Amino acid sequence: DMKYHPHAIEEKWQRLWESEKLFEVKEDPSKEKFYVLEMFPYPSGRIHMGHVRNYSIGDVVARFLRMNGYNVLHPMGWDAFGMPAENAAIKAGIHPAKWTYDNIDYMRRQLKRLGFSYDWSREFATCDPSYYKWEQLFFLKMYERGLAYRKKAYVNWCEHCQTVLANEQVEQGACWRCENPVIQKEMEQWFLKITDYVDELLDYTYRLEGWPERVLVMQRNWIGKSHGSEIDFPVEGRDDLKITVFTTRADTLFGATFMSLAPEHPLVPELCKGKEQEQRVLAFVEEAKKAKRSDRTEDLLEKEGVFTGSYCINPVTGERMPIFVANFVVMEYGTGAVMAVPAHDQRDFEFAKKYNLPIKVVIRPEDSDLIPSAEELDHAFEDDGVLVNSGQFSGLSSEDARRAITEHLAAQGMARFQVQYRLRDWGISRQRYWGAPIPVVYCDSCGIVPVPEDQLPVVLPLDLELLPNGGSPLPVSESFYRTSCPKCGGPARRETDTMDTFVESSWYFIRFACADENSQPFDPERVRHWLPVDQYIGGIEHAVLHLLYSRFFVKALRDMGYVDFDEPFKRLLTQGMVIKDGAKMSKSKGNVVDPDDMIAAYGADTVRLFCLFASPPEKDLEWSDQGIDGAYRFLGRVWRFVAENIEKLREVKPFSGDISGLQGPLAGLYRKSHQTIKKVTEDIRDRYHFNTAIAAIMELVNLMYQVRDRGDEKDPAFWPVLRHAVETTVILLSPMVPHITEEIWHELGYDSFLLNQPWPSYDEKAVQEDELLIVIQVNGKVRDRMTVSAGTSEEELKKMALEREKIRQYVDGKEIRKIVVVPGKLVNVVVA
Ligand code: ANZ
Repeated sequence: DMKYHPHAIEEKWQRLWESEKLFEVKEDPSKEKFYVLEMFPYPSGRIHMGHVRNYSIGDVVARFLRMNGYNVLHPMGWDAFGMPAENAAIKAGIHPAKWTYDNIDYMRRQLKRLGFSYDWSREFATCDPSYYKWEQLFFLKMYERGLAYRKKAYVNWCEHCQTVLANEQVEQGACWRCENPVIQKEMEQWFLKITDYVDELLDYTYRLEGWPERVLVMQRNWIGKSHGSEIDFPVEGRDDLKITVFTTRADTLFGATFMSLAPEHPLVPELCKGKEQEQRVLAFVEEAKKAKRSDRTEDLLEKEGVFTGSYCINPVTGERMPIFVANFVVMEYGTGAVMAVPAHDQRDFEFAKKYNLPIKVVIRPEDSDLIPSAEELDHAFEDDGVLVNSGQFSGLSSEDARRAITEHLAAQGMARFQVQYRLRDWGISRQRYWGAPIPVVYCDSCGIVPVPEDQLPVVLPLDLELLPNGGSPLPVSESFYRTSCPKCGGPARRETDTMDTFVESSWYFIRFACADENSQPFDPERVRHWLPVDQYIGGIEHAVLHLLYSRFFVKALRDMGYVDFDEPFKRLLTQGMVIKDGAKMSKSKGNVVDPDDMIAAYGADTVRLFCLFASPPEKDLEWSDQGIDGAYRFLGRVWRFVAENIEKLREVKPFSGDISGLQGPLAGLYRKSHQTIKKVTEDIRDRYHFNTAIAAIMELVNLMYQVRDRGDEKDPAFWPVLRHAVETTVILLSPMVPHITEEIWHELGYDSFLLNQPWPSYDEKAVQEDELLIVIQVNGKVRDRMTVSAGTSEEELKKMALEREKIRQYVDGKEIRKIVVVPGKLVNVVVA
């Protein structure tokens, strides 16, 4: 058929690939292994274009490497616990489990319809007890080692619904269901001690060579290592009290004119007790505690504070500093207390202006002797500089002064050098139903008791329904929580919180090595064979949490003896978003293009090709109707070329001789084929720039048509060279558009799958461009240009230049003094 009909072709090959188990892979010591992984999806209901792009990229890498002789592991599964399943349950009355598994069935079909080369025999969903059983085991092992522990922390709480809310369920400070204000309530929760690994996590960000620098920088900022000092401030009139601050700017101590405490700071009640301000302070504290935690830490709030009525003493100036409670100071960082230096910290500056507090300049810029007066300042001078108004320390640089001032106070026991991290331990307790149960029980006599390993998994009961207020049924389901203590046999209560779903995604990539292992979490041999992941591909939105948690988890598993590698992902590719009309595709924007519609209209190959062609992977991909149309037409052009010439093509073998035996356009086409092999190989292998690879193949196809239409069909090399070009096109395109290429490949008479075809190599000699552009000058002025073949001798060049029409106009009738030749570049004819 002259016309390209993608659907029948695609479905046919998908069936055959599946029945032949083409994508299943076993450990094979005779080949080098390569593990390609795309971030597994949440089964939200349907595949979206972001997935299609992500998985098309991964599929090209997987197929390309397989054709290059690697034994490629390319698995897929489902990140299947989480909130949306609960929301669907509340909205539509479908059980989260049914909703999830139905979605998985639908989305699996969609992925298969796109022709991705996944080894589906390794598929799993994280909500399956056979998966989370091992997660519960890891939790117990972490608990044994003190890596999992319990402490109080704040959660969003709706007093009206009597339930904990996820961050997504808090809308402008109010409950999403009843719209009553949400408060912060302290509850006992489980934490994983990621901070034990903070230095290793940080160090390796300088060693992960295959990661994008910007992701590494984001992780470093998230870890947030600061070198600074702790300084103690005596409280006026209270020998028993002192306030300790953490500061990175001990050099500014002489300019500290007041003190700011976090609302939760334990000294606040003591400091305002019996003062006229007491009620106002306590009310302020209550109000501040209500504010969403992220708003406070991310500096989104209007800076506000209230005076406690107490003072502390600046240890170097002896001056009194009023002590405030301020909403922008958080208890979780440093000591929860900040020495305020309004001349050199912008937040303190704004606060001082608002509450009329003294501003004292103690740092001047390095390059200026002028010391600005406090009145002149319209914002804080935050840079390092030279100390002024700082007693014996005046004249020191900021850096020297930080050391000198800290050492000076340290000698009196009032300061110490301190390293501080922004990274906090990972709170994993979720008061949600649709998650993996945390395997502990609480016994009145024995306290916290881990569930014995041989009683795992603690199965999440599926015969429960969410409460009408959206809350988890586990805490009110006796059949679940009522149990007996594994230690003393007395009555006990199960933990009813479930784990953060980020726990499941922190180790799934290891499980793919041995998804069928039932007696232990990992088969050490297979894990050693496949891990770490050689190439991980996913969205930049996971730059911090998922990727940091996974790195931590691997290190913890290593130290518990489960794995023997240090880092999960050797190389990371973060692809850009898919956008339409300049905005991220989203339901709320109404600019969603559904992959199913596109497959129905154009076929999977076209959709894949468009996603790969429209921009390099790390950039955003702008959706365009012309673009997808263009991709379709290109495939149609490839199809038609073969369809029109199939009889002739079948009669010959692809040309494989030396390029020197070819002439004119045939030599040109053969050279172009080899150049295209080189370019496509390098673009995919070295840069993952599929767009430029595809553009090169398009050029080759254009030349194929030209040669067929204008070449010399009587030349015996004519069809062999064309066949070589067609085969080259088909093989090079196959990782991107595997169906149409498979069809053509078989039409050409082959009966093995393209995926088992070795990737072509190019002939270095055939790649050489043998045509050169030579400039011709007369008396140093450019008068003409000509193309010559690379081997042309100097004598020939001179002769050819003189024969050119344009040159004769300038030279005829004149005396030629000399002819200068710059090989490969230029001929200059000098005339009198
Ligand atoms: C005095 C000072 C003077 C500061 C100055 C800065 C500039 P990083 O680099 O992130 O570690 N800080 C300390 N604990 C805080 C808390 N719990 N909540 C809010 N802010 C806090 O930042 C360290 C600086 O952040 C510290 O240095 C402190 O302000 C503030 F000209 O101390 B600085």
